[in-house]
Amino acid sequence: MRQQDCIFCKIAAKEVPAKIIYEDEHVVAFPDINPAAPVHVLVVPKRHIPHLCETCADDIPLLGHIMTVIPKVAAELGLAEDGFRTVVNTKDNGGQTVYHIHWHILGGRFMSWPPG
Ligand code: IU
Repeated sequence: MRQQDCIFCKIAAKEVPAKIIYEDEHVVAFPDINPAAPVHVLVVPKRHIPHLCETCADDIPLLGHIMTVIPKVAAELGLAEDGFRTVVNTKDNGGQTVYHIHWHILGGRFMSWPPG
């Protein structure tokens, strides 16, 4: 189900252009428009889920699928050998700005810890 006025629903539906680097029945992946690392890609489910706190049992297959898509996309981006960071920001304190759940894949440099 898509939500009107959701930018990631629009990207997934190809109503707003983005350079889709991976797509299957359930997800799309595209470069972040404001990259925070040399490689910064978002993995976004086509189903509109606002954030991690609104997932339910029905989402378990989708969430598991995304966990398999991430390393595949990362490998295609050349990140498999040196590694990468995967981030899911959740609500205000998590720094979430787009309320359609998504996974950041960040790579191409060393990631420090803890995050800011
Ligand atoms: P966040 O975890 O919700 O803060 O991440 C949202 C990301 O979506 C953020 O890094 C934006 O740069 C990125 N983004 C995008 O790639 N394309 C867009 O049209 C919009 C945001 I709006």
